[in-house]
Amino acid sequence: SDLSNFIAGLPKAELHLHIEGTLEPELLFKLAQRNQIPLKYQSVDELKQAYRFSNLQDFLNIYYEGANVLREEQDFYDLTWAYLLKCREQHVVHTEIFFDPQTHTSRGILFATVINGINHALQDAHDKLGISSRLIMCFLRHLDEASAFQALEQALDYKDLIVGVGLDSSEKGNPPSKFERVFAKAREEGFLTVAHAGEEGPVEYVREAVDLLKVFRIDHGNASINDEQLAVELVRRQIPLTVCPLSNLALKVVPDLENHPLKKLLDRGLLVTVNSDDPAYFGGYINENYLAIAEALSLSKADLCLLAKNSFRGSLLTAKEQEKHL
Ligand code: ES4
Ligand code: ZN
Repeated sequence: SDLSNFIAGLPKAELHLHIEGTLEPELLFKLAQRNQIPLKYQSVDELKQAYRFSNLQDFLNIYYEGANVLREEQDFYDLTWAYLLKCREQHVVHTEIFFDPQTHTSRGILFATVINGINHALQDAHDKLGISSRLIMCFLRHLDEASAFQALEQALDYKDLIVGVGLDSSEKGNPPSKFERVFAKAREEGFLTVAHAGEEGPVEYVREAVDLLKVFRIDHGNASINDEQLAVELVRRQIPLTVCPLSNLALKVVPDLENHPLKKLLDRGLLVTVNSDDPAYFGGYINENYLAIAEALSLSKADLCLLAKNSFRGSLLTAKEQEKHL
């Protein structure tokens, strides 16, 4: 259609993407075979049937199970390269990628195996596809502070490859305050900070992410609409929100996209961006996210241009690098 062609033609940056969430069922099966890992599912179709979620935790259980097939450096390379080919297809020219080291180190996979595989694919994408990228390491918030400190310690050897740290996994009951000291240490070491907040959790967690973790961006941030004073501050400081429409729909954060707060947030002047989160699990990459939210909220082409421009303004690219895309 006209709208999907328009969206496809916009150069975009992606700012909220879990690399483990790009593991397509076909690659999952291929890696399970390659690594001799038994699966609970007989076929790709049977696996896809399991991708029906009632909430975030439902999804996380399946997502961590899927990550189990990733063992060798080559597996992390193949995973990342497949995503980068999608970026080329969808006109994503810059991507800021999350990875979850604790998901892998807890299974005996070396931190080096994970980061080297991902990084080699990012290097190749820069050289062969002209796609720029940054890497952000997320702490799993359902694990304890000591485990997060351990992950941070391991990241110190890779400061040249990791620009920032984030916070993901089960939000409810795991507030940003739980990781205040880890994030303070990360900032001391020169890492930027981001955090998932206000996805399933309350707006108070968004406030904590800003005040205690000193985040550069809020991942999701849907709940921000519930606190007038916070919204004003996010507008004034132009703290970006990395919104993920199809994720919110799949995890029932919103009942339907017609009730998604994106347009209200955008019209209030927040620096809103559209992202795909875990595209292999939520039924769409970035263009499908733009199209779904555009149709549900009757977004104009001007709105869509603003969202694409915001993706660069909210990125970690320097002002000069951003200019080339704006
Ligand atoms: C995630 Cl959608 C979402 N929320 C929180 N943590 C995550 N990790 C991967 N996807
Ligand atoms: Zn996420």
